Amino acid sequence: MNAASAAPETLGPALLDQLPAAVQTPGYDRTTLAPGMAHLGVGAFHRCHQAEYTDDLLARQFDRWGVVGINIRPPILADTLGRQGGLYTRLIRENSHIEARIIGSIVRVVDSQDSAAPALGVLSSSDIELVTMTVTEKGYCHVPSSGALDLGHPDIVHDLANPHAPRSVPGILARALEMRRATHGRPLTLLSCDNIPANGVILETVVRSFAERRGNGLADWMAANAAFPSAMVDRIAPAVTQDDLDSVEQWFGYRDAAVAVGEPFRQWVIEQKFAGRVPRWDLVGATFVDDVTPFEHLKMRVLNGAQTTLATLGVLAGLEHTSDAIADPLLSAFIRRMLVEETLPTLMPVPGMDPSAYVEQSLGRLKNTAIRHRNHQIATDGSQKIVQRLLNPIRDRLRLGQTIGLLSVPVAGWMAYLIQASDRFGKRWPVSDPYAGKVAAIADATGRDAPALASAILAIDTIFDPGLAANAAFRAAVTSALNEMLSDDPMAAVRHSLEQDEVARLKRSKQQAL
Ligand code: CS2
Repeated sequence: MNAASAAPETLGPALLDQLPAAVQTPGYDRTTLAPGMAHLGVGAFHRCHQAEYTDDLLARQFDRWGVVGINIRPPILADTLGRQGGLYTRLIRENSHIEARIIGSIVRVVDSQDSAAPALGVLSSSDIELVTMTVTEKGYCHVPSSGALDLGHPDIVHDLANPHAPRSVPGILARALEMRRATHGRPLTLLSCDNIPANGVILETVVRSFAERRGNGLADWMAANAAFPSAMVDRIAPAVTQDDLDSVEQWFGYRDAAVAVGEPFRQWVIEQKFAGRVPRWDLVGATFVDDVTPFEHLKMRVLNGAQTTLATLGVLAGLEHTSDAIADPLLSAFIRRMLVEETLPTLMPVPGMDPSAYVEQSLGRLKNTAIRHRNHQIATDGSQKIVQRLLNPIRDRLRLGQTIGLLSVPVAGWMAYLIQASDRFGKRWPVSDPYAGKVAAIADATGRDAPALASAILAIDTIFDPGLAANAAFRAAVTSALNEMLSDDPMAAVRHSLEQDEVARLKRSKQQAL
């Protein structure tokens, strides 16, 4: 590389042998890597997680497992990864520590934002034996409270009427399976890597519901030729910023428009339920298990529950990132107490893991100041996240007659976050959530009347199942926290819930002592 030139060169295959020694490069001959799997939704998370595991595996046991990256939604991949021959820099950052590595597992990228045809071409090809995906919670077009396909979803309505030109993930996958059945008939494993509970079951449900409505035997073919394992995926990898791109240029002297930044921790637990050959990710740190549920609950309720709580309460407290929120003494005390007292007892035993140690490890991860995870990013699509992160543990506790005073606070936080984005509340911040319009309409019609607001929002039964919404203790806790969050001192809700919890704790220990 010509370090003296004014315009630094852009990362690409030609630059691989000229990079500074601090930047690791793929440990295998990439020119001989053939595609064997596809990934839908090539965002920061995929680049920091599945693509890195695959890169590790290729270096350890080379095989035909190149990834074809497909986007059916923005951004356009051709402008970034496409120009760079699929290469990008993966930075691992922890406070002042930085580790840079070029990931080579993505061999080709395909933009299919305007039409599903390019995506279908890849997904129906006989070379592709596995499809992984990170299409976000709302990409599944399911009803969050039940997991069923949302037949009222505009993209599903469109796709059922136009099955050959689908727009939705379920519609595209069903069509790809139909094409595979009509051509070579080879099986396919469809592996969801999104953060939704029982993601394989949800994926299978939405694709099967779609296939059943095609009424051409596709659903039966799928039952024998497609597998939908569930998986728990974990690594904090926030949206990449211009700062990250500039840093790579400044530190290493080349330009990379597809940098990905993550924390050191990573985990991948995959249900052993495959339709054919799959990459041996278990050789490089992933775990293949019979049941991912205990791992999934642990991760979603502890790490993700903490993130969502810190995100909405953090915004209400005027804090920018997770690391800022957890540095706040009140929020930090709250989050530990909530996880230890209310969340931990809802977890089932997790093979090989100690849940208390996991809580401490998770809190440590959230303190990483080099990971600039914006509270607004985590609060995005909160309606799709709170069921698995907060409402399910609340439901489990209520079933056993246990307290839910702490876990109810972030539920009110989610409400307050969307309410204050409405016109009537002065549009305090821009939000992005499929239910933002609905909550804003409620807020505009209701004004600052916490009981009425909470009541109307709890009546959204696609998020709050009616049994939970009717629970008096839950309603009271959410309403009282919401009332304070909409005041001039939103953190009063956090303080008071801790005080009340302390009083209840003292009472319990006195009773036990008697
Ligand atoms: C975050 C997750 O934005 C969010 O919803 O909570 O992306 C989180 O960082 C990952 O699940 C960590 O594995």
